[in-house]
Amino acid sequence: MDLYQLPAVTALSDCVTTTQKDNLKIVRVMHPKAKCAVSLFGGHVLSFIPQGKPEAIWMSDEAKFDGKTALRGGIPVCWPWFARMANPAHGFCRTSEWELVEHRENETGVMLRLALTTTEQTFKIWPHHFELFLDIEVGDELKVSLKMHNLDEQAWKFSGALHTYLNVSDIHNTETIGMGDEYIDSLNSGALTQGGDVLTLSDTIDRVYTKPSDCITLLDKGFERQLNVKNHGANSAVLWNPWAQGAQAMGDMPDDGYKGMLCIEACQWAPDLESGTEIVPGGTYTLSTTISAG
Ligand code: TA6
Repeated sequence: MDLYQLPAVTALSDCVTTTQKDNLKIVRVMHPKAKCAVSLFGGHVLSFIPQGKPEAIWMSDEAKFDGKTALRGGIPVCWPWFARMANPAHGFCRTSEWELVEHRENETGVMLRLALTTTEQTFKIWPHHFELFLDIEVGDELKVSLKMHNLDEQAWKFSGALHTYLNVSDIHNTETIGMGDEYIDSLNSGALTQGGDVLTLSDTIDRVYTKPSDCITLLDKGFERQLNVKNHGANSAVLWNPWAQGAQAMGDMPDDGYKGMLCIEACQWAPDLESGTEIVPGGTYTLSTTISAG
C-alpha cells in the first residue's frame, strides 16, 4: 500500500498534505528528511520512511480502513488502558477520531499535533475528563509523544502503550537486544520470568519486559539495518509477534504477515484498572517512543 501515491485532497503546507484512504482521512508528511503518514482515525502512525532507507513501520495489507475497526499495524495508541482489562481492548483511542490541531516545519523536519478530548462516547466507556495531545515529530528519526492531561476534579488512573509494529525483512533474520532479563509472560498466565537480553525468535511471543535498556536495538540482517527504539515515561517494553498460528487467526493480517513485523512497544503497564498510574486534577504525563534507523 503506497499512501504517498494517493492524490492529495488538501495541501496544508509545502510538506503536509491530506489524502483519503477508504473511509479514513490521512495526513501525509513529505520532507527531504523523511516521509510519514498518519490516520486521524486512531491518531495512528501508518508509515515512517527516513530518506534513502526502507520503511520502518509495518502495516498489514489486510488492515481495514473502514473507520470502525482498529488498524492492524502502524503505531496504535493504547489508552486509557493497555491489553484486555476492559472493553474495548487497548482502550478507545485507537478507534476514536482525532483532530489535527497544529503543524510546523523547518529544514530539520515536521511536527504534527493531534488532539483528542472527552466526548459523550468516551465518557460512556470511561467516565473521566481528559485531554490528549499526540505530537508526531518527523525528521531523521520519528518521535511520537502521547501527552495526557487530567481535566477532571478528581484524580484518575491509566495504563497505556504506543504499540509500534516495526517493519522487518524477515522475523527469522532479526535479533533484538536490550529488552532486559525479566518479563511478565502473557502466554504463561503472566508468570514473572527471567530470560536472556538478546533474542532471536522462532515462535509466538507476548511479553512485558520490566527492565528494558534505554535503547532497544532490532538488528535486521535482510535489510542490513538496525532500528533503535528509545522509550520515555514507560515502566516496561512489550515484545509481541503472533507467529503463524496467531496471524492465521486474525482476520486483518495475511497468514505470513507475522514474518514482516515485530512489535516493540513503549508501555506504562498495570495489571488492572485500579493499579494504573495516577494523574491528579490539572496534572500531566507523557509517554513517548523514538525510532531511528541505522
Ligand atoms: O501488545 C501485545 C498485545 O497486547 C497482544 O496480547 C496481542 O493480542 C496484541 O497486543 C494485539 O492486540 P489487538 O487487540 O490489536 O489484536
